[in-house]
Amino acid sequence: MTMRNQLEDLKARALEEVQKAPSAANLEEIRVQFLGKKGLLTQLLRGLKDVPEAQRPELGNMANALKEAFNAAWVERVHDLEHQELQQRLALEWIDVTLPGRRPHEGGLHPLSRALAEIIEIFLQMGFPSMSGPEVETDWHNFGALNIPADHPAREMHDTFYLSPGSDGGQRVLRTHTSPVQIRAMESHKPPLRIIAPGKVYRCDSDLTHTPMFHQVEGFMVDRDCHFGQLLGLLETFLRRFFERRLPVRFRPSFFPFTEPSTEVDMGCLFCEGSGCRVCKGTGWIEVLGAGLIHPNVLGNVGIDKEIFSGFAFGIGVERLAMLKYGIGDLRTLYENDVRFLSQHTKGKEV
Ligand code: 2U9
Repeated sequence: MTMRNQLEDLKARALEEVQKAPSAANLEEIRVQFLGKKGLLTQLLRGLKDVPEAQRPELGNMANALKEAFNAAWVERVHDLEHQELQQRLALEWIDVTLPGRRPHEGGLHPLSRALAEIIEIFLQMGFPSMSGPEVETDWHNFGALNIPADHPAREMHDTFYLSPGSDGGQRVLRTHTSPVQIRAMESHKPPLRIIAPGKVYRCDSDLTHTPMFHQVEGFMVDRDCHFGQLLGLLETFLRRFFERRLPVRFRPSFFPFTEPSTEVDMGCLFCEGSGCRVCKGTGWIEVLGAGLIHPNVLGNVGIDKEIFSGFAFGIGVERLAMLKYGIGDLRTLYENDVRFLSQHTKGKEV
């Protein structure tokens, strides 16, 4: 075969290979195979020296034309392959931009934490900072100092969890109320004094309306001229702020060993506004807290001169207030941690 025919043949083969190349990597191999330093064209042109000189320019032109045609076909094939690849990706990787976005799951405050935070904020605004104390208490701080001696029937009302004695041999209990925090405050600070004591308390009791652990916010104030009228005004203001309404509030005489006189506080039923319903058992009133003037024996127990100082104190059950405010019917739902219940009560409520 003449060199002319061989060049034509090589050109035809090279262009066909480029046309058929399945990928960019493959195209690169074809370039090396035909036009590389040791490629087929170089090998063929080695034979030029044996061709009569008169034919060489024409053969040289043919070789250049081959290179040009190869390069043009090669670039075109690269573009074709890129286009094909893009079409494949577009077909596979499409997204529906009209789909609604997926919201991240947002957490929120548990209704009890929210109620606690609201109660604490209201009292802080009225000048009562909060203090905390131990949940494992001495018998003295939980009972004795609060005018509840060992044989007092009020001890039975408190369903106490008794613990093994401490290193000093003294009886230890899980606190049944947060009152010991206030005893400790009076032991370490001189009056005038006012604080609230929010926290967990424990009573050995479990049924539909009682859990062995629950939350209280107790509060007290001791000053030279503390009187019952201030206490009543404070509690009425608190309830109206917490429930965000001008509620009717009434006070009924009661008894607690640590306060004298003592009162229980009712508010007008939120659900029937006084006409009587299931929540208020037809009375139009709901009992929400207890309070009184601090018993002189309690002041004496912490070394405060009852001739100079007087004090008032109050106690709030947080679960009860949270259930009333957020319309929760069953106490146990507060502790089951069912996410459906929790998200119902935390959506849109900032952490
Ligand atoms: C000191 C002196 C007196 C705190 C008080 C109540 C009345 C009361 C209940 C409310 C709902 C307990 O959680 S509950 O069941 N509490 O009725 N608590 S007076 O009196 C004190 C506290 C501290 C030094």
